[in-house]
Amino acid sequence: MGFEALDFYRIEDELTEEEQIVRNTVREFVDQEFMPVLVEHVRQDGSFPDELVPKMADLGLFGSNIQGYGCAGMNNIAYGLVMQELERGDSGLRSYASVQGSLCMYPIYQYGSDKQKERWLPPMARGEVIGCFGLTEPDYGSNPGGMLTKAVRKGNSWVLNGTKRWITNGTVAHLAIVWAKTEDGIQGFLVETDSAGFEARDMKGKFSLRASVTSELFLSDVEVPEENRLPNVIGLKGPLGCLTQARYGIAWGAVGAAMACFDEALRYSQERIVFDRPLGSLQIPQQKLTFMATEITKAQLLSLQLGRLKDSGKLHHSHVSMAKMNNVDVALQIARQARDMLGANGIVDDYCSMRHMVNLETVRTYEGTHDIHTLIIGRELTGLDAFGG
Ligand code: TGC
Ligand code: FAD
Repeated sequence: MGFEALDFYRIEDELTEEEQIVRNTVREFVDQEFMPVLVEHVRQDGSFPDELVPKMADLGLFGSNIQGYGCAGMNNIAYGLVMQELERGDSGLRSYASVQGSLCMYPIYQYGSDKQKERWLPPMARGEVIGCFGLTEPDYGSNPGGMLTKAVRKGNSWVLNGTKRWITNGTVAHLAIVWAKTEDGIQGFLVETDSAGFEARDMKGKFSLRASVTSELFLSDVEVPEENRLPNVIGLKGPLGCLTQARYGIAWGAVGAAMACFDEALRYSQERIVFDRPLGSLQIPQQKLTFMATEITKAQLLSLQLGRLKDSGKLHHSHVSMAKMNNVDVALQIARQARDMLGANGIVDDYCSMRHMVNLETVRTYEGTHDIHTLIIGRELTGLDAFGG
C-alpha cells in the first residue's frame, strides 16, 4: 500500500480540483519515478538523478508559479503542494526545484531585462539550462551583506572576483546567479559557467542532503558583459527577495517530509509487535503519533494561510520566516520521533525517517537558519534589530 497523507482537519476540502490534480500528479511522479532510484543516489556521494530532469520539466516543476515564458503559471497553493510532494520524496528533490525556480528563474523574472527573460527563462523551464544561486561565502552565511565577492566595471563589462561556498547545483549549472559588491551596492550577475576564470568544485563528505550536489564556486577575473547584469535591483533586498520565494517553498516542503515520517511511523506501529501487542496499542507510541499529527496539522494550516496571503498580495517576508522556522523545526522533531519508533530498523535506508531527519538538519540551516528566522520575527514584533548582538 502506498503513502497515505494525513489530513486530520479536512484541508483537502479547501483545495480546488486543479490544486488537487497538481498535487496528485507530483505525488505519482515521486512514487513511481523518483523513489525507486533515490536510495542509490543517497548511497553515492552527493548525486541527483539527472535523468529525471526532463520529466520534471514536462510536469512544470521549474518556475511553476511564474507566468509566461513556458512556465506553468500555478497559483501559490498549487506551487506549495508541488514543494510538499517533492520534499515528501526527499529534501534534495525539492531543493533542485527550489533553486531552479525560486533562486534562479525568479531573479531573472523579477529583476531581469526583457532580453534576459526571453533568453533564459524558456530553456530553464524546459530544464535545458540549469541554474545555481551564489550568495553564501566561506565567511559570510547568515550575514550575506558582508560578502567579499566584488564586481568592478570595465568598459562595457564587469570583472568578478570571489568565492562562493555551499552552492546547490554549482557543478551541474550552466548559469550561476552571482551576487557581488559593486561601487553602488550588491548586484546580481548572470555568469555563464563556461566563462574563463569560473570554476566549480563539488563538496564531499555530507551526511545530509546526499541526493543533491553542493559546490564551491571560484571566480577569478571572470568577465561578464553588462547585458548579463540584473538591471532592476541594487542592494541586499535583491537576493533576500529571492530567498523569500524559496523559503515559502521550504515551509510547504517540510510538511511533506514530516508527513512521510508520520505515515511510516503509523504503519510501523500497527505492524510491529512488541510484548505480544502492536506497538501502536501502547500509550507512549500513541503520544508520539498524536504529537506528530497535531504538529503536521498546525503546519499544514500555517502553509495554507501563507499561500493565501501570497496569492492575495498581502505577504510580508516575516510571515514566511515564521512558517519556514516552525515547519522545519517540527518536521525535524517528527522525523526524530519516527526514527525512534522504528527502533533498529529506523537506522537503515529501507525506511525514510532517518534520511528525512538528516536532510532536515540542512533545511534548518539553509535559507536562513532557525535562529536567523527567530530574530527576523523578533525584529518585526519589537522593531528592534538583534542581529548585531
Ligand atoms: P535588512 O536591513 O534586513 O534588509 C535589507 C533590505 O532587504 C529587505 N529585506 C527583504 N526583502 C525581501 N525578502 C526578505 N526576506 C527580506 N529581508 C529583508 C529589507 O526591507 C531591506 O530593504 P531596503 O529597501 O530597506 O534596502 O538586511 P540585514 O543586513 O539586516 O540582513 C538581515 C538578515 C540577517 C535577516 C538577512 O541577511 C538574512 O536573511 N540572512 C540569512 C541569509 C540566508 O538565508 N542565506 C540563504 C542563502 S541561499 C540558500 O541557502 C539556498 S539553499 C538551497 C535550497 O533552497 O534548496
Ligand atoms: P553561520 O552564519 O556561520 O551560523 C553559525 C551559527 O551561528 C548558526 O547556528 C546560526 O544560527 C548562528 N548565528 C549566526 N548569526 C547569528 C546572530 N546574529 N544571532 C544569533 N545566532 C546567529 N547558499 C547559497 O547561497 N546558495 C545555495 O544554493 C546554498 N545551498 C546550500 C546547500 C546546503 C546543503 C547547505 C548546507 C547550505 C547551502 N547554502 C547555500 C548556504 C546556507 O544558506 C548557509 O549555510 C546558511 O545561510 C548559514 O550560514 P553559515 O553556514 O555560514 O552559518
